[in-house]
Amino acid sequence: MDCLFCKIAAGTIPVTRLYENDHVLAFPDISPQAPVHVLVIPKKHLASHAHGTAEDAAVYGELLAAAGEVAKAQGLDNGYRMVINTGADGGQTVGHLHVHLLGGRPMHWPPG
Ligand code: IU
Repeated sequence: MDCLFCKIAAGTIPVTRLYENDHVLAFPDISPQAPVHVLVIPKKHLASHAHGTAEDAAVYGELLAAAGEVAKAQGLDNGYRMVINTGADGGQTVGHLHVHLLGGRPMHWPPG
């Protein structure tokens, strides 16, 4: 297993587990870009959002639902942003699908 986020999901690399069920895990981003910056990952290895198939639709739903639960738990009542960087042009740097949950400050548009 040569995937950082698979190791985190398996518990080999310790993180603060903010939300977890059989399918997904949420933990704080190591380099936060906002007062709240949480990553939500599937436990199943998917290299990116582009690597899922129709069979993964339920996992995709789990990711969004988990992000919503974390947003509530973190008190992001004024709103938040979710981002899924995908591939080189999308700015993805870690090759395991992850949803960024960002909040605690106003966000801007367009993103960089
Ligand atoms: P990206 O969308 O692939 O660029 O996001 C990867 C994120 O993973 C990025 O925000 C990193 O700060 C974060 N991260 C982490 O939380 N822990 C790590 O050990 C590593 C990256 I490497």
